[in-house]
Amino acid sequence: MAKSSKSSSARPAAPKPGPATTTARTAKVSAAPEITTGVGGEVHQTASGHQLRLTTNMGHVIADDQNSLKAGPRGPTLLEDFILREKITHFDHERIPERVVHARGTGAHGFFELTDSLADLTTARILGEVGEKTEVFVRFSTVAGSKGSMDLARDVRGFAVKFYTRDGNWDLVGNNIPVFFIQDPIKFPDIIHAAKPEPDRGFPQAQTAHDTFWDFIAMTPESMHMIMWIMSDRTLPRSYRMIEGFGVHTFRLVDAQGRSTFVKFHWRPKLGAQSVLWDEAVKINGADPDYHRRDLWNAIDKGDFPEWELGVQLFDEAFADSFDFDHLDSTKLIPEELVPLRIIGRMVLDRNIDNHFAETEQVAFCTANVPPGIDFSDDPLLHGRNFSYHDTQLIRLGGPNFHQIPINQPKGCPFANFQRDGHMQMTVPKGRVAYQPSLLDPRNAREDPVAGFKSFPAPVEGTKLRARSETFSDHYSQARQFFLSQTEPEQNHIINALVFELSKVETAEIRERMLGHLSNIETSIATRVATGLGFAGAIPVVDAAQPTRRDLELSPALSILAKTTPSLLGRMVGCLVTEGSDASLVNAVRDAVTDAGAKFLVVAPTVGGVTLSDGATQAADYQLQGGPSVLFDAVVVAASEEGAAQLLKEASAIDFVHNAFVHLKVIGHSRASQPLLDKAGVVPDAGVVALGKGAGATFVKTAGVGRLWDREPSVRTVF
Ligand code: HDD
Repeated sequence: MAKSSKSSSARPAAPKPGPATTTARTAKVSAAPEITTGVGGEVHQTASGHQLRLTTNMGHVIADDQNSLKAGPRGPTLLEDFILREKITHFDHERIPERVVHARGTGAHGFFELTDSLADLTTARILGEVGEKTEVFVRFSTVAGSKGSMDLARDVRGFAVKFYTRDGNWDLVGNNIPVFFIQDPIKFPDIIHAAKPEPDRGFPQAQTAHDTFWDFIAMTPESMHMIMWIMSDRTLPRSYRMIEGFGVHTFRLVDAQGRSTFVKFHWRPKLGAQSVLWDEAVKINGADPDYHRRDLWNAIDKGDFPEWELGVQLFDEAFADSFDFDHLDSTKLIPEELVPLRIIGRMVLDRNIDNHFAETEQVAFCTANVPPGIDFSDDPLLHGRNFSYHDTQLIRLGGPNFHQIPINQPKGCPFANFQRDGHMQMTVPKGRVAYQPSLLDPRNAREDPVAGFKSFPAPVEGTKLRARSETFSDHYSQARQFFLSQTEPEQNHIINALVFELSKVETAEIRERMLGHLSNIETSIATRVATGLGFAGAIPVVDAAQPTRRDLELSPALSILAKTTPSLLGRMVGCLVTEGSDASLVNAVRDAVTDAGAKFLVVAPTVGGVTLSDGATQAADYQLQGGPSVLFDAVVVAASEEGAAQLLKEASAIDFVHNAFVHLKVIGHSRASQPLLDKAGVVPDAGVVALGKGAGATFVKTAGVGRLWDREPSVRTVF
């Protein structure tokens, strides 16, 4: 017989599954809890303290949030249950479209402070008043991957800054690379479709190493400069705290007299730019796909606030006219050796978000958001972007009122106009007049011809046509300049990245055409990549019609390594310990590493930690299998004799040491750990240091230098 609700009601009352509702409402609260949510629930006095009442969205206090309303304990669920319906309906609608590019991002709050005034060049107060602090929100992102993709994809990083200035929001929507793939926005959907998962199969995710991407590139000579950058270590950052940022386009600064100066914006990280190796990136993605967002969150949480300098390159029409390249072409940069950076301010990220969706997901950037005193150049890509960003928010955030979402509202100044209605109007505009001019409401918002935004009156004339300027046509000279300005290890990485990516391309014709482009950049790049691909044929000639490539002055500022100042500041040191590890060694290294401004993190066979040689308990930050050496910048292997013997049977311990070695990291070790080092294939060199007396100072001195680049040719093939 089917169990009817009637028959079940004859049984003893069934216990309610899950915690009783009342538990949540009367939970013992030791002190008045901080009521931080945005829900409008009432605070209710209980015997043990204050408790926020759980309510529906309409404010009805909920008595039972564990059980839906049924006809009898086993009976059908009743449609009447408005509490269930509201909760499920809201859940069903929780997702919004992810960004078509830059879907995976992480955000943080902070401030910008001007240190050098540009008041003589611009009316924008944020760039004129020294000492002025302006609230900012920054969103870092990868480009190609979906929201759930891994952080260490080989990809450009977005570096979007929203300044809540007193003159309105200013969005500097940049990348960690100063040039772009294309010159005309009409190509943007094509390059993105080519890079994204192939539409018939839906993969690969967050990767450019596939046929469609390289097919598009092989047919697009204007992308060659960007290709050199994206195949470089720039696309494998060690941390968001360690990336440079670039506004890419030429913008204008406009002064009170209406005079204009061209400007390019650059962010410089205080910790220096740093990258990881490709093999390391692949392994970090497995060990911690959230490596970058966790790193940023943890640093801010612990008070290690990341900081960047804002630099500007300023130039006038005369320089623009004399420059070999068109300053309106986003595939070109102006070398710092030609127009040096002037540092004008600093940005500090000092507050983590409260809610990922409300802030990082809903933040809406647009290159067109500029305060009076900043204006656009005629870079066609910028003009396309000025349209695209606002447009995309309409579908992503659901309508024209997305500027009312708290993260998008101007905070530095009020806003007032007669735009009305639309989906999700959150304000209640008052009065009968929703227009101007008006005699009925003369005190309402009106234009201000003095303080208001005025476009720079650039003279414009021309025949209407679809064409690309001749001044945009040299696609190889700056690509060559970039490659030749890199240090040897950096050049090797570009070659190996090209070999890796093109080896994933199944169509031989695409691979070969790419060799032709590489040869136009620099012959040795093409021959080295051809060797790596095992290609013995003749390298095809492509785009012979292009203007002859030129040899430009090298620009050391384009290299990360050439600018690196060795330091442990902001880095992470992982120390592998076992039962009986030498307490004096561990403590000495911890103290020295911490004094040097790095984090000292302990990896142990169990997360419960170990007992050191002096009997003290050493807590662990990571269990060995969850704390591989790829997570750290340098490592210490501090095993005791017995511990080392046990770790010889532990694959993750051998990997820990082996990977630290092949990722060119400094390895400090106890003498007792030597058998583990031997088993892991560690060959003694300047970066492998036995730690004894003065362990802390020895380790910090060696690790402060960074990676052992000389080791690289002995651990992997450099084509
Ligand atoms: Fe873009 C997002 C950076 C060219 C169209 N872009 C987006 C973001 C960054 C950039 C950092 C993420 C913003 C965020 O965190 O919300 N984009 C760039 C740079 C470019 C560039 C530095 C070249 C100099 N973008 C570009 C072009 C177009 C777009 C040429 C279209 C014509 N970009 C978009 C977009 C996105 C976007 C589709 C997706 C989500 C969004 O705007 O808000 O509109």
